[in-house]
Amino acid sequence: MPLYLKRWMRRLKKLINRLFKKTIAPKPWLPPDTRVYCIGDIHGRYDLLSALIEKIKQDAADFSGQFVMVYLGDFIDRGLFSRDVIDFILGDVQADIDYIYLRGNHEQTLLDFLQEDSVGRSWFTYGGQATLSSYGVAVAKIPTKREDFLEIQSQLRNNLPETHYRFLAGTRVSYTLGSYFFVHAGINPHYSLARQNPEDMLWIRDEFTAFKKPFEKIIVHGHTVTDEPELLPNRIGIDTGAYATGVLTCLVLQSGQQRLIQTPC
Ligand SMILES: [Mn+2]
Repeated sequence: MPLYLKRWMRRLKKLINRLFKKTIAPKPWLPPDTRVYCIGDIHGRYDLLSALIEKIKQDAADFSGQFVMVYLGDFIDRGLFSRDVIDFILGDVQADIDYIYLRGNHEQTLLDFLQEDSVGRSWFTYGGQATLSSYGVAVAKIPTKREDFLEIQSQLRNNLPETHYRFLAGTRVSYTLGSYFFVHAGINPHYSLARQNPEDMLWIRDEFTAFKKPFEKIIVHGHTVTDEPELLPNRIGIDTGAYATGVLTCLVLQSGQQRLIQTPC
């Protein structure tokens, strides 16, 4: 085939790809000499988190490169030890490790509730009571009156240590490394990664998980509970429902490899 024809064929192919927004599945990769430990939804299970970190430390002993610890969010609610989880994380810091703390919808709800008492109504339907009680805000029964929510809000404002508030407020919505994009819930499949909004990244479920085509990056997420971690070509879901199942999952990434570390209860 003459050269000019080959060139035209290439251009035509590019144009077609762009017109149909065809994304090529990214190959898994990380920067050289880097290992990521990525932990799923903890939901107040301090017991499982401390056991998992113990396992991670043993696992990490054979590697001397750069470590990155990514937490996928939903540290709090449902389980009884939200406060202990955050205390533990604040204390478990090594100077030579990069820590990335992502925000889950539960952290967002607590932060919203501190500003706006009406958020309390929905927060109580998905486990907020456990977090309140771990911070010494006892709630005998689910309140119905606004003044009760205001009282709870003011008690939480008083009881939440400044360090915990700064930790929660300092969580970020997403993180990118190599061919991976880390986020609590997922992404909206109809928008590029650059045009995602926080609401989707904290809350999205079926619309994201049902999408089978490749994304620009491999999306690593929690939020949607599955019996087994899902290691798919376009996304990796590691919320194994620790609160109820006792299984807390950590995804380990290094160059092109993916493996798991889990805690039994
Ligand atoms: Mn969630």
